[in-house]
Amino acid sequence: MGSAALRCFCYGSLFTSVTWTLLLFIYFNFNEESQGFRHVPVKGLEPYKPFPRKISPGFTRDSNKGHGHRPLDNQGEAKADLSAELGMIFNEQDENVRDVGYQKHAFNMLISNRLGYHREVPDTRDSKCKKKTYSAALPRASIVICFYNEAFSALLRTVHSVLDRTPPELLQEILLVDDNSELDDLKKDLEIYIKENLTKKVKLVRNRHREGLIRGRMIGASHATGDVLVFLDSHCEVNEMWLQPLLAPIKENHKTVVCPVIDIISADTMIYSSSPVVRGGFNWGLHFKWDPVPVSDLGGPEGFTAPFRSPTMAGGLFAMDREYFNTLGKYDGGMDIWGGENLEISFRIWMCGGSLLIVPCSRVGHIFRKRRPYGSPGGHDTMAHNSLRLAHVWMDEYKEQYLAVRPELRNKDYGDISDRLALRKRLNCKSFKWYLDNVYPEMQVSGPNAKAPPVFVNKGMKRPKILQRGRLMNMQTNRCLAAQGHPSQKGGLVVVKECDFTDKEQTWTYNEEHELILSNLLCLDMSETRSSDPPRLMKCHGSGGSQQWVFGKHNRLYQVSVGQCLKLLDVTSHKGYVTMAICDGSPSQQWHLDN
Ligand code: UD2
Ligand code: MN
Repeated sequence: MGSAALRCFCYGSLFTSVTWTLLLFIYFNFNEESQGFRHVPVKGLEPYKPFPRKISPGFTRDSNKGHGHRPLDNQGEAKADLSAELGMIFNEQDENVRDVGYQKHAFNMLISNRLGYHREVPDTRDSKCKKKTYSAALPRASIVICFYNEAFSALLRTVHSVLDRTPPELLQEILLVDDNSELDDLKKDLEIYIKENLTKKVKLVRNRHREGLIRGRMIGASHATGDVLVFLDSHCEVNEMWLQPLLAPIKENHKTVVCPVIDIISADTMIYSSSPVVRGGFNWGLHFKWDPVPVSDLGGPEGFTAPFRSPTMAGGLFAMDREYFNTLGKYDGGMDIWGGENLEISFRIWMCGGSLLIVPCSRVGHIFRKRRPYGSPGGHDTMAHNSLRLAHVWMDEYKEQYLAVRPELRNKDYGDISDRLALRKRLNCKSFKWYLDNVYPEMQVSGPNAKAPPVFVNKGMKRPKILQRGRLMNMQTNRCLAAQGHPSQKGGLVVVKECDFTDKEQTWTYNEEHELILSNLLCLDMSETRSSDPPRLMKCHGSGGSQQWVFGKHNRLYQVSVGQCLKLLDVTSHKGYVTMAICDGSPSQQWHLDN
């Protein structure tokens, strides 16, 4: 029973996270206006813009000695390489930081640590946004950041980005809510860091039990004293002038709730890149999704820079008048750990007299991960529990749409919802039908059985430009890298074989995305694995990271997300196995792509 529930939760988590990533990814690839992955500056070939040398912490080959999380001193022989190869592994300790980081946080903690707590990020705002001015008399914000087992460096970068890019007169406080984390450095070390390095405006609240992000945020909000609450995830970086555009519409109407555009920080490379302007929707499985913004909502003299209506919010990043948060019923305290609260508050805002807007001139980066690295106590599927609650409180007869997608949940217990039903009555909220008709009319065309119309118009997918094509030769043996089995076999290994210049199956293509594609079929890939695992052939995903390879000095072939170089394992063995290893310029690590 328990293990089935755990499995269910894990699959659920995986599904949601993957859906998130996929949706964003699809949008980038199919939207002409997107400035997404295909435009992200890539390490290696060109100067690495997002991390200007002057603010990048330097590191030495003993980079992680002492406190693994502190920004490193600005010294060291590897400095010249830093901007190009920030993820490079120099020793076992680096390898450990990277592997443990992926396991505990599902992102590259080695790069996160090396970035330190301050960095510049590209200003992703539209040029019209940069010309806008805001009244000096704006409400003051309390920033609430709830975290559970967050990487120290990611948490501190979130906090410092707020301190660095927020006018002090608008910042009432930053409330860090520790949701009973287990990681050692989030205990005493964090307290010491706050005490010694941060302003008194940064306050730490500790939950004595794991509450989950929903009750965690309510606890944070109960300590807040500012006019407006701003919620952020614990792995964000706010951009230039992020707060003023959020506060202005709230000042105008305290029932307006606003979200910034969520830019993308790559989990593999920590590269910050711009997101397309999209709005929030959902499907009948009660999963959040991104939708294009109807053109009618983007008109007006301000064009693409004016706040526009969004049927739902993604959940993590939004600002709301504090009094209004309280009178509107905070969150549903019966919801656990993760999931569903974003749709619940979105429906509640619209149905009970407020409005939810996305503000294109406010940009905040968020690390998007491929999976959620934590579970829930007891392994419960909290997304299902929370969704059932919200369906029964807010969706009237439309809850049947959800139950049609998830019939196994029909008789599942979801706890007591009488308080929430009373709240709905007290606030005199409108029906879910009203919400669908007036806020999300697009939803009605796609019932559970109807085929959803394609949301994104494919205006011709841009294929990355090919830079080079040829055989990938190991220079020590003059033998060539090829598939161990057939090059179309997903998950297959690559090995070094005798070169055959007539064999198309030994042809590699190297493109501007820094992908290495064998025989025009699959990409050389180091998915979120331990850095000592060998690379495999996988479907090309186009989002960099695990499929990004850079030819560097000494003919090395460097893998960006692993921070290591491709190496022929045993020169004398005819098996020709390859592996990833610390880059040392040795002959077994030298590769040449010839035409
Ligand atoms: C998205 C939202 C997230 C939340 C979630 C649905 C964004 C960018 N993120 O998922 O904020 O709305 O959808 O519930 O819109 N945390 C705790 N205690 C826990 C679990 C998590 O404090 O038991 C913290 C966690 O450290 C993080 C935040 O809650 O700061 C959100 O968790 P997440 O980053 O795993 O959620 P995400 O971004 O996948
Ligand atoms: Mn998050």
